[in-house]
Amino acid sequence: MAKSDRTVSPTAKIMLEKAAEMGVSTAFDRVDEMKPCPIGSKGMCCKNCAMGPCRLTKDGQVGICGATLETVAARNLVRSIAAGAAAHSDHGRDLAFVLHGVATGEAPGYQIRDEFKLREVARDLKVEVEGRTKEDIALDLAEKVLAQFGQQSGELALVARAPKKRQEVWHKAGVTPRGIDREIVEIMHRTHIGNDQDAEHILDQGLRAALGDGWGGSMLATEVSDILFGTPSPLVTEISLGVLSEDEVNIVIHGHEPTLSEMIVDAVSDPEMIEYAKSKGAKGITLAGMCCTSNETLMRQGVPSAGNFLDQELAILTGAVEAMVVDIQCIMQGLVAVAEGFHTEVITTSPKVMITGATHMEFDEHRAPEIAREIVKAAIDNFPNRGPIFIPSATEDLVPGFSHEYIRYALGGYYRGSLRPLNDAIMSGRLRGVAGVVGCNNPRVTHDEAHSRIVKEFLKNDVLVVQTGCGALCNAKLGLLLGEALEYAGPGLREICETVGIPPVLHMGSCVDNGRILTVLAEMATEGGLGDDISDIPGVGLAPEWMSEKALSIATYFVASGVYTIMGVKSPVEGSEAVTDIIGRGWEEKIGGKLEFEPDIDKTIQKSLDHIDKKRAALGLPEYDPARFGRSGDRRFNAWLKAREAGAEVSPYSMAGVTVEEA
Ligand code: XCC
Repeated sequence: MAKSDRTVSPTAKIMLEKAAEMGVSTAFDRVDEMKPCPIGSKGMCCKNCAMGPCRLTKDGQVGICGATLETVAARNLVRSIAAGAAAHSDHGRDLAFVLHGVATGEAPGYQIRDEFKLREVARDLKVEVEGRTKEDIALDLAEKVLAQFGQQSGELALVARAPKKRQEVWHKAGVTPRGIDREIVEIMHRTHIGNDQDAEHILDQGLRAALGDGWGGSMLATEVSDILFGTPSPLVTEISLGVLSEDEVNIVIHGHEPTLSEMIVDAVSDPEMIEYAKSKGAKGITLAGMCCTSNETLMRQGVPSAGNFLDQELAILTGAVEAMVVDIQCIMQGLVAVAEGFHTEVITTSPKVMITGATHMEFDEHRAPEIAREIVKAAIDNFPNRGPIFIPSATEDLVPGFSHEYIRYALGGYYRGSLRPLNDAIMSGRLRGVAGVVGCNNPRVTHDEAHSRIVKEFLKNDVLVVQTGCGALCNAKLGLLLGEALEYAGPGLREICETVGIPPVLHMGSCVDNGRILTVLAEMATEGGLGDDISDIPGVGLAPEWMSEKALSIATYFVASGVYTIMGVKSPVEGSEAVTDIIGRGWEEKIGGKLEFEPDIDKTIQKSLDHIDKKRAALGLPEYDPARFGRSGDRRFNAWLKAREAGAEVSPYSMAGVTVEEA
């Protein structure tokens, strides 16, 4: 297979050919050299104590302590969920520290950009807002948010945002999260040698810790980000490796937290910095995002995106990146090795992340603007060291920034902002259902293929798609996050999107922002007409190219919230039929959502549509009929456009001589 067949992304294809030509090894090569361990990859290896590692190769075999295969597989899965929940939630904690610093005046450079949201979230966390300054509210709110992490009993505050019925399901199952950190720690405790040895009971704690992430740490991270940096609304920007500039200093910001990247956005537009870049022979400074840092800065500042997870090494291969500035999560250690062949400086910035061979310029929110300028200056100083460059020229436009607040506004305006039109569209059958297609890239499967094929098929079937993370960036690169993507949409979906003026694929942010999708689902469930719980909604959640433990936490909190969730690539618990059954059939009975791993793209699409139809039937909604809608205005307009193209001088309102059939 040619290396370029490993991706469907046009610029990645070009860069993979280039990598082969230059003999540079990337994740696309290393994946061939590293076969997955056949035992560990199926969840059958226990290394939780020094009597092992015990490799259980068949059902019935037990470890030295007597642990069964199902216990081992369940323990492995929940430990991954704990790591994913910890990563997301710790991100939320750091944002709360910045909010605290803003309130006390110790975080210069930051401000409260969305005071409305500050007040709204403060009310949700029972902070007094009437007659108080925003700083006073922010101080109490930051303290309340931080307390959510260490809370020992009771329930997390934002659990109250879930539909009543959902909360009851959680109470009954005993999985309502008490404190964000507590649930993660309890997983580590329960899975230590000699503790919880009942697979279902172990997995229950996975549900609880994941809920602490989805309705706790992650949701709080989103809320605090919006307060500090602004609640996103749609704007136009561009994506792909082609956004890098031939004659300007290129800085790529990669990772997850918006705290540093927002400061770098300010620093690169400082006239002094631009002058400094010119003094080094550059025409200016280009900033581009990567992975979820990109999602954060795309939707708030319109910073162009260089791409998603598997594009990170390819960006350095252009030879045009002066600095790749990274913070936390999804940063490949391979970046440093690739950068050795070029002038690119890999700069680590988080106190939590150092990479051997990279330059460390530690970020501190107390002097953020200063550090951001130092980093930008280091990148500029590196410009004269540039060697030959090769930037693939293609770029694509996209419209990111559909926060749940904006979606509500788009559907109802100022006067009647609500999700009512969305529910109505599903009830009438114009929309067959909704799908959240999120998550990573994984070089074990063709880069960006599953994300794009699945989403196009959903559009054709009148399923409205929301996306976050690297999945969103994938389809942005392929032009699906635009009104023009309506050419892929079925007639009902097209009617809705044209009426409201939205693209058929809505970008809802970074992976920590999946809580925005939960909020939309909760509102749909309480708006009326689609049952009274998230599990009643004709919808699915997918992560078809997942690789990170965060994706497992996200999938689990979607399932725990009542969503049928399908992950691609492979199952990490494939070795245990019992665990596969618990997270599928068992969780569906207990909690209303189920988790499946399905590597086959066509089967994933079919299972999703079948599930949506099943939920429609359960609600008593009309059976989905693809031919029922789409005979309204747009056909006439299309006919007019075609007639005009053919040279006819007709108005769309007097289409004499042009029939719809001709169009
Ligand atoms: Fe990482 Fe968030 Fe996955 Fe992309 S999608 S590879 S986790 S950057 Ni969240």
